[in-house]
Amino acid sequence: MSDPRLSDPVILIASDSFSPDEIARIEAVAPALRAGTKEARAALPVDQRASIKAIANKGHRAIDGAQMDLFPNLKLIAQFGVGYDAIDVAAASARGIAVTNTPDVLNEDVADLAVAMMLGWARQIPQGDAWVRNGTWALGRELPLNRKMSGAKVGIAGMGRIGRAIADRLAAFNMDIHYSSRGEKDTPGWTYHADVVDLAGAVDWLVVAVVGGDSTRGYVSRAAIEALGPQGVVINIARGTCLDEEALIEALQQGKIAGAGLDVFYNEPHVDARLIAMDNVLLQPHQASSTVETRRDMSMAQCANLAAFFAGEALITPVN
Ligand code: 8YV
Repeated sequence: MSDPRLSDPVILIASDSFSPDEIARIEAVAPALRAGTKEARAALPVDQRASIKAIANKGHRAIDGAQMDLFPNLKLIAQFGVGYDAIDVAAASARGIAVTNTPDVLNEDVADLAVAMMLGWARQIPQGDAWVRNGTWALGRELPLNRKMSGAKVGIAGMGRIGRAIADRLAAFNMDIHYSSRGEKDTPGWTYHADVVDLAGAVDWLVVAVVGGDSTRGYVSRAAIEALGPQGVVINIARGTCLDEEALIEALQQGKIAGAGLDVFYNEPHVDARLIAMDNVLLQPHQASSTVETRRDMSMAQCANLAAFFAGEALITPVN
């Protein structure tokens, strides 16, 4: 193997979904090469793979131990995103590879989209827009009456940083706030439920804001969905895996609950055709953090971790 040169790529850009600005920011940290699929990575020459010390990742394709083993000198996987469920963190730790994420900077935008989906569903904003555009209103027909959101009972499943940002916003809508979490939190009088089925039974709106990954797979269970009842609406801005999507679809089809607002799904970007067919479901393309400002801040947070690593300094937002 030839000696490494200063210009040899030391960062692998492991996703095709980075924007040109995001790539430029990574390349400003250290020389980088792009291989957005596992096939492209496996096809890299052995020398090039040996020069890689850090992976800059984005998106939700799995990075498992076998992927890590392609890069014998890999020491860091820097994820663009708060969620790191796509990365096998246990496999990384076992290999002495650090993992970082980009928490906090996206809390406000994710919370904003959760509230927007609630209002969009309750006030029929997509339907109202279509009503105007397709001329139904001009024919003299009134949009069917909406449902009031302010003052209703809401359950937040997961009172972490994003759950808290959602609850703070909903408090301004005079909503009666209930939540579940690993433990009771210091809140301004909100009601804690240790069990998500109890939480769902106490409210009409259920917002899913738990962390993704194995620990929360199916957390919002069939029993929790059914406990919501016929007025119940489920909002999910977490991960598709955090709720039982099959049970949700069946409950919607059978009128056991009233509706759903979903930004995340089991098989993104391919959304179950049964969800697409239902007009009491508001759908979004996993875009809760997708504002210009927040995506810039997430990119900067990812690159700050990469820069700290190459400077030999402590990582800023380590996961393991
Ligand atoms: C992004 C996300 O979709 O932060 C997360 O965990 O799911 C989102 O903000 C993702 O990071 C970029 O694909």
